[in-house]
Amino acid sequence: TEAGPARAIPELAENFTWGVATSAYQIEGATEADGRTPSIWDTFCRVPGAVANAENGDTACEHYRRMPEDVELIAGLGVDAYRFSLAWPRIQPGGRGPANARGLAFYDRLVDTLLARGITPWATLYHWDLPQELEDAGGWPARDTAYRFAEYAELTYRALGDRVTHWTTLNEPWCSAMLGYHEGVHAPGRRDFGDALHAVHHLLLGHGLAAERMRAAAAEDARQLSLGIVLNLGHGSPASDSPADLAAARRADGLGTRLYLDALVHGRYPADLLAELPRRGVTLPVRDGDLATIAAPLDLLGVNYYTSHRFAGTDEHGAETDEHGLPVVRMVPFGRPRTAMDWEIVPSGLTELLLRLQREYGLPMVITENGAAFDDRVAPDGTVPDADRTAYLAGHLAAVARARAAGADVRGYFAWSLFDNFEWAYGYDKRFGIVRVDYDTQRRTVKDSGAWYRDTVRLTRGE
Ligand code: GBH
Repeated sequence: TEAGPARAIPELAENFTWGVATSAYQIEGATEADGRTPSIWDTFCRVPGAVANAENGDTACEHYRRMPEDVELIAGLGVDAYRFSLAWPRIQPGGRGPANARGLAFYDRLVDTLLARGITPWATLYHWDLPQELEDAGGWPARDTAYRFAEYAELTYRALGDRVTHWTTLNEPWCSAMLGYHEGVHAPGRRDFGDALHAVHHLLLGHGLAAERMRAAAAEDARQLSLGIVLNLGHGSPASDSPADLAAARRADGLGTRLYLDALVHGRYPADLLAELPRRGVTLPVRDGDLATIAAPLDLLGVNYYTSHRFAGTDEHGAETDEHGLPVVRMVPFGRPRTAMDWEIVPSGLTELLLRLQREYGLPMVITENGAAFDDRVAPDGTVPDADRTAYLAGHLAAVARARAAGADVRGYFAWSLFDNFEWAYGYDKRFGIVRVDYDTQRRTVKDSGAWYRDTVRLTRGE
């Protein structure tokens, strides 16, 4: 697929925020600077075999040190906004107690530098770097972590909320819970389905408690606050219209989407999911009032979109039940081209997803992440001719445009990612940046896709 030269996207011309996104542990480095304590990712990276090539975020993109020049780079892309995350173990070392002024000072400077360049900061409170001390005390499966998060959120919001008006609480609680506590492929590397479901509830509760406290703090000072949460979502479809495949798609949707959104928007967990959990030996640790807290009003839903899936309700041998005596859920590839992550490229799924979210949940939406890893080649002249990434971005922006034209209230798009960075369990091999990072020299080079994105933003705005 060829993207062609940049051109205006008329459907995205008005009331639309253009941005780039990163997260703290993936880019900052300086993990021991200014009183930061270890997070679960610092620990996990030291577990043999946990991360490709035994890599870690100790150095990453050295953003902590290079922040001013990185903000210049963002300004050069001509975007409206920059989405970054705040490192809990910098701001509140160990996850408890008063704010660490030296840790906060970095984000103070970042925010001021962005504002001075006319770039709107979009802060995410939690992008997976739980203070290790809190994991030692039980982590997200423990209810106390939700209260600790709310406290951290409030103290951070009080410190930065005079200048930062766009906030999201959690990035992708599904990943924190399922990859971290069930599959064990993300920090903290635990493998227990029950723990993961308890983590889901406490993540959502932490979100709700944080929202309450941030809103109250905003009201005290009559501050403007746009508050949201970021979920990783896709469009799930049945592989055929057989009852088994329809049931499989519905089950996948229950655990991937409705578990979060039904609670956040409607204040209830999905009945079909609640009914099957006991068969897997799990009950959600819900107390009176929790769901009302979780369903605190949201200004915005952040949607991270990478791919979509088709589901079948039979295994390769045609069987319809698996070891728990529960219906099978099997992914069936579309047979479309894939990225370097092996994720299928399905832009149409983004249109369908946004329209479905509009219909069923009705929140204003922003694409808080979308992008792709490819095996980039550096040309002899030093440029990075990543036509595949440009085509990926173009295809997905067209999908957003179609959704918007059909009535989805989508208010912005953030490319993931500004830089090549620490791609979690994959280490530095997988490059998602629209800007290349040479990890030997820390040199940044805008890739062809970055130049294309810059031109697209400019042309779309009519500049
Ligand atoms: C995001 O998570 C993260 O927020 C970000 O930090 C990260 O760098 C970025 O994406 C890129 O990975 O079933 O094999 O087709 C992504 C969460 C969840 C997206 C699983 C892809 C389907 C994989 N991912 N999902 S597959």
